[in-house]
Amino acid sequence: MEPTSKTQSLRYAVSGLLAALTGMAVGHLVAALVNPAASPVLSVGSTVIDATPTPVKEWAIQHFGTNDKPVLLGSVGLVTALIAVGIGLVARRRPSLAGVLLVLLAGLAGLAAMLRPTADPVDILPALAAALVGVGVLFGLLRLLNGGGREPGTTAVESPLDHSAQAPGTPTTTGRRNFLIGAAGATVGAAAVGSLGQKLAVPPTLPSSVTLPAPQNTEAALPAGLETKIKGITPFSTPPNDFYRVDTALVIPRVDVESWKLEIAGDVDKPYSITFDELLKMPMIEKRITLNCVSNEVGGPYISSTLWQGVRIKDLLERAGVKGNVDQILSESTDGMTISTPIEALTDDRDAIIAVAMDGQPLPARHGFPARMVTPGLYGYVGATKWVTKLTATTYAKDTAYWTQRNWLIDGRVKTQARIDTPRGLATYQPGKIAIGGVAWAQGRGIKEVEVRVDNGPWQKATLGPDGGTDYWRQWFLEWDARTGRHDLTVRATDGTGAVQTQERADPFPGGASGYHSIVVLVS
Ligand SMILES: Nc1nc2c(c(=O)[nH]1)N[C@H]1C(S)=C(S)[C@@H](COP(=O)(O)O)O[C@H]1N2
Ligand SMILES: [Mo]
Repeated sequence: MEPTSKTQSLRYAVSGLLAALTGMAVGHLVAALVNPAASPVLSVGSTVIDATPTPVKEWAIQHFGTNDKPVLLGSVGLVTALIAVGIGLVARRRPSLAGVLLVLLAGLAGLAAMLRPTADPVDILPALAAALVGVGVLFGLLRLLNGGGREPGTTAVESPLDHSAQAPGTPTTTGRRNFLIGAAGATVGAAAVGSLGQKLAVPPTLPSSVTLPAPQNTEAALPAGLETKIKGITPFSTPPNDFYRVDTALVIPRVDVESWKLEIAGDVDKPYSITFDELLKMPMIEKRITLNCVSNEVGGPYISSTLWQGVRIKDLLERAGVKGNVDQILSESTDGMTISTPIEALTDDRDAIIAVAMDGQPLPARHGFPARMVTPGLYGYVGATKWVTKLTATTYAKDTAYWTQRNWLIDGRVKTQARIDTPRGLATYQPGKIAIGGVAWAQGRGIKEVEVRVDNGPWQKATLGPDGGTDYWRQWFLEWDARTGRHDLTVRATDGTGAVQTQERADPFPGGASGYHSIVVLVS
């Protein structure tokens, strides 16, 4: 029985797909050994992240939340798969052209890897390996498709390169079986190699090897939060595992503490760098700070609070002697991120720190191990550089950072906000006593008052939870006698200076969301 043209096309498509897949898998494994971020899929993904216009990025964060990365990688994979299928179809008539296209595809990934801000010459290796293996698998499968290997004695049409203009041969049953075996082998091989790469690329548990020195001060023990009596309210202190995570890194950077250095450079009298051991010997402070992301919508989840420990940035800068013209510190990280922080925020008495610990433990890798910045009162994108390695004293006129290049505001001061955690919006409750509760924050100013409004009623003063300091959020609650019906619940906060948060709605871009958080609940 002759294969229809359709099933034959399908086999070519599968060959292209498998060639690309095996190439990517081998590239992923090679990357795990040289630099995980240089993996073909990941370097293309990172390039897409950096090239994505801000509105699209905002849309993705709002719709996919922390799943934005899997969604992005999935899309990159899907587009690559479609191209690979196309290449496979081209191979039916023009095998050598298909080979060239496959090399070009791997070349794109190589280019992406080489153009990353932290690129190293070895970062080309994964793409090279992907090209070699991809082309090898493609021609191997084409050979099986054309019945190659069936008659070892014949040499006339051994290479698919030699009969590029020829219509494809009609495979015999053995030929078809050989192709199926080859295709299955490539699939299994790609899966095995890819998952091995994935396993090897997981960051080692380095943080456990660090012993923390005692801080100079000790913050008073945190009093029990309202979560002990109000179900559904956000805990007063966020467990590190629940701490929100926002960054552009597709692989969590693995930083070796032994070779890590923090460099202080730029417009300073005495530039210097210190090792992690030296940093740990400097005077340390501990401080409770709430960190939030500028991309957080009103009522959104990208905010967390913990006890941080670290070295005052003021002390580090004083040792270098910052010159008078400097208006910003440009920080850099191992993953090539750049962040601009206004110089006042790092030198005034708010105690911005290079943190080495959160919640009494060395920083987890995903939160910046071994060291990161934390600047009270500013959104993370202007003061919380993770995996930090360099502070450059400079000016906004001379240097621009990653988010500034994308038009986010230079001065990312946190806006006063309140959020209702319980009851849940759009959920249905029984009539009777219900606690309305949540958190409010105004880092740098503190929270003086929180008020709640039910429907169009009067603003009612909520009871505040314990005080964790002006740079820390405040829990609050209000008992409500819920009657049958549909109700609007709205909250607003007043900061320590007596200013009520603005009611004016603003999107996260370019300087943080504002407006009152409001939810609808059904009581029946
Ligand atoms: N190296 C690096 N640091 C970074 C970022 C990043 O993408 N890369 N994102 C910043 C942003 S936008 C925020 S909100 C905080 C989030 O810190 P977290 O993930 O520890 O909560 O990290 C900041 N530091
Ligand atoms: Mo952020």
